[in-house]
Amino acid sequence: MQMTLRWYGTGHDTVTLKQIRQIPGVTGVITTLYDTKPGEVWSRERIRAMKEEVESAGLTVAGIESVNVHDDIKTGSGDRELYIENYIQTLENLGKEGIRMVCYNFMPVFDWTRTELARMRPDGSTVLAYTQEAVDAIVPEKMFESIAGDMNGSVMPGWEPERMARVKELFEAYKDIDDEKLFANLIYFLERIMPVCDKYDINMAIHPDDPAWSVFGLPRIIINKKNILRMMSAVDNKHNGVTFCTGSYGTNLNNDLPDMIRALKGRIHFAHIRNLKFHSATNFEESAHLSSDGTFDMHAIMRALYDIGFDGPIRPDHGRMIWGEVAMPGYGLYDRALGATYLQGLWEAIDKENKAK
Ligand code: DNO
Repeated sequence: MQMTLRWYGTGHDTVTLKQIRQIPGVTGVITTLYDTKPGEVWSRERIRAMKEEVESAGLTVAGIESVNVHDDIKTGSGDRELYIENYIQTLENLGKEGIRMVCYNFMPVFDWTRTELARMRPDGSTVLAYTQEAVDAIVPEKMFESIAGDMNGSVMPGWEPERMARVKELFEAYKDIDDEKLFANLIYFLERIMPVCDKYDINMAIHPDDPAWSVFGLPRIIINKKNILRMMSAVDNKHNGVTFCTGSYGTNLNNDLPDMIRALKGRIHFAHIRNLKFHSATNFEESAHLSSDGTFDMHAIMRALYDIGFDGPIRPDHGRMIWGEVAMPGYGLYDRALGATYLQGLWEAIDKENKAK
């Protein structure tokens, strides 16, 4: 595995490449062209400039998170063909620049959903949190307003103000889309992009829906083992793979994370590792990465990744806000750095034990 950190790019991130370079064991970043819109073609020049910036800081671009998919592709309407062509062109340009992993999602309207961005914990740290009661009590159009005040001045992925201004219109676009239609549109998209992925050896890594159930009545498909395996066999190409995000699949306590990892051997191209602490099945918060602070057995998760021979990029996921840091919720430097070292500690122990056998 290659330990990485997500980085939104100069001008978009409070964390610098210089700081990332100083986290022990972190050799790469997962980045994006944050100011591009879904459906836009990423030029080779901009990709190259981004790569050069990262490389001159002594790091590598380990992959992209995300190249976002236009809603017309997800709904299978409007200008779908044009946007798929553009997506292929972006993949072509990324491939030519040697970038081999692309994370994306197929969530309608909202990307991930949390109901609090700064829940205070007993130690004074703040974390992202979710309660179903809060979602049930709010109309979707108010969702953005309810959390906007806690964004620390950042623009959060999937929660861009211009997108939120169109929430009503977006809901309208999805009104006839159920899980099956969304699934069919995903398969159509994948079949179209696989040739360019084969050509450049680009691993597509779909991010799960977060939380792993329907919110606001919208369809959700990338939520459990059965659905992902269905997607893998519908487009049975190794470049059709997943981002294994423990914090997203883990929102549903019925998902057995180590078992899912083992079932996805060879198809996990990227891993997001974080822990959640549950107060009830639908009330959880994003704890520190340590097993002792949350509900998941992080050792068993890392062990499963080790056992399947996972060798892709991995990153600590959302961190707590600690030590007075002001950053995009979940994406500060300090707690993610702690997460990166903890995960590497687990990995080292597993590796040494394994080799000593
Ligand atoms: C949240 C992230 C997601 C993820 C996208 C992938 O912090 O894990 O926004 O990047 O869903 O496209």
